[in-house]
Amino acid sequence: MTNNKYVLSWIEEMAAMTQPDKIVWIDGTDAQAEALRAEACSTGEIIKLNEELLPNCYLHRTAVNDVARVEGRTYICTPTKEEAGNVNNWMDPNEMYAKLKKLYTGSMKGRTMYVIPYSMGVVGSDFAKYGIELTDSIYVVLNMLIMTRVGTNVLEALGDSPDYIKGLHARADIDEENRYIVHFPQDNTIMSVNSGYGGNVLLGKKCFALRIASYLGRKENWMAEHMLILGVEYPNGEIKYITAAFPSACGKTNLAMLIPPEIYRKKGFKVWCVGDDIAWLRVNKEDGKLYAVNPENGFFGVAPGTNEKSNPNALHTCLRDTIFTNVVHDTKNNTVWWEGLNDNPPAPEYAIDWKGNPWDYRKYDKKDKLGTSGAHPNSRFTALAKNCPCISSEFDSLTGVPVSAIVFGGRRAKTAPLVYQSFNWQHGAFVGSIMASETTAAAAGALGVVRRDPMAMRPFVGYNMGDYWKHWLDMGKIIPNAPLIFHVNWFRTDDEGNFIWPGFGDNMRVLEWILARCEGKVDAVETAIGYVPKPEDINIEGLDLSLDTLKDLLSVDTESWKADIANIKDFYNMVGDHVPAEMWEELAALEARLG
Ligand code: GTP
Ligand code: SPV
Ligand code: MN
Repeated sequence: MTNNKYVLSWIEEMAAMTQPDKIVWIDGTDAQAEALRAEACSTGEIIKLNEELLPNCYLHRTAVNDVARVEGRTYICTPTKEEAGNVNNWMDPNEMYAKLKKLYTGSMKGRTMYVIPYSMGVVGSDFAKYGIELTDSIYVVLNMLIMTRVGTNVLEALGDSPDYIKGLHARADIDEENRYIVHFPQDNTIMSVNSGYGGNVLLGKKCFALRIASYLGRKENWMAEHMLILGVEYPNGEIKYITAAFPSACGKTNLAMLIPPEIYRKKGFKVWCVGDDIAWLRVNKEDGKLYAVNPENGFFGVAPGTNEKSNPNALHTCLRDTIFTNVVHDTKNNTVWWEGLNDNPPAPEYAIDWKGNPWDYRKYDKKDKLGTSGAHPNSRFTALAKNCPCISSEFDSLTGVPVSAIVFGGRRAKTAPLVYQSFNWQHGAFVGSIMASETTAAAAGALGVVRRDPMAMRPFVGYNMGDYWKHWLDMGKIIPNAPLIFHVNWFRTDDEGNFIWPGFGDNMRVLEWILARCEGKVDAVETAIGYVPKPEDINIEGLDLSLDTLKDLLSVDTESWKADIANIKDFYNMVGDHVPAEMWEELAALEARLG
């Protein structure tokens, strides 16, 4: 399929180490994909679902010990520890290569090695970067065919160049103790072993499009961010674009596919989805604005909670050509189910849970989700972007879309108000750097613990966090018409722990204020943390929410902010001496303003 000597010699070397029985090149054709699906069905790796109800859809279950990203086993192996920084795990590259070599040696015996040439971004565009993933998993191949642009045209576009990202994935024994997700940014190399799950193994996604890409972006003056991209269309047809960075399982897919409330729809507002997880951002030379593309080709979305009311667009996207991972199998209809899909879980005699065991929905206990749910809380759908009813006409754009606003956000029960605007780019970068959120099931580990997650990139920065913040500050200086930077929190709770803000489609009401600020069309109140809306400027028409409650949602709780400052300082100290002086100055200024 290619004469590229760099590609061929690397594959030869990897094959000599892993010793597969055969090597199969993935060409991106339907015929080949169909044959692979049939093969995976015959071995039980995937289950074909009801063709009438869910055409071309499949179910897969991972090993019980392999259901989320494993941050503790994810490494950035730069030549020095300082380059990787204190937030990342690091090991000397030579030591790590040696360790991995042992794990990979002979790991593909009796198996097939698939060669997946793929592109992040539209093949041939200025934004595009190419990768080749070697894997012994058909499930990975089928997911990559959805999540990235795969095929021989990638090899043609690459030509004789050595400029591609090497990715080696072996399932090996799915052994937790020997699971490693490793990046060697200086070698454009990613190595993953002993996992078969999502972000650990679909190497184009978090490993390449965030960790390696963030490293490249710093060198090449662009940005790779954990951000959705959406367009808000006004009644006059004009479209303004927003990117938003929320930590894993904190609402990116939902916001990206938002359906505006009825009062907005009647006026003619629409929302278009460009991307739901990753944005690559570059300065446009002509108009000096920041432009965004979504380098992915599909969505790897959280299933639980997705329903006709919360996110109808996501639901409709995954009614065809979709792979479901770790959801409930309804064997009566040969369909799937998950918590929060509807109130009709399959009857116990027809329900198989994510572990592959019979499942009785009556035993479900909200307090022990992980132990009693039918679908794993981090169960996912892999679906094609082009099947999304609200996919933007700019999805395949070669240049991307101009960004008016960047929005940060997290899950905070108390501290952060519904929305606030930063004073300027530097302060906005600071707001990003102090982001915090309660942890979710998207990564292995304790749930619901507040941790600092700067720019929603804590697990995804491919170099020193302090240098990453410096890169944000530097980018601000080379974007003549920079977006404004905001922070939102959909997750404030009352004393009983219920969410106060209705969220989902109603988040449109906040987006409207954000864009009005970008256009200079609405006033705001200056507070210690930034500009907050005047309560009357957030449209609550048609909502069961009083103006007083809204005032509460917008209030800045000075005491809890003061309490947060100590935690931020500890975090900055942990990030270490690469934290830019500007960030410390912003922190001191915030502390002073809080009084
Ligand atoms: P990753 O794919 O892990 O990066 O996650 P994501 O950021 O795309 O999160 P997603 O949109 O899948 O949402 C995750 C969870 O947050 C789901 O359980 C949603 O129901 C919930 N959620 C999303 N938006 C809102 C909101 O506006 N309000 C509330 N209360 N919950 C929300
Ligand atoms: C995330 O955890 O942010 C995801 C899912 O988008 S994974 O691809 O597993 O990283
Ligand atoms: Mn994500």
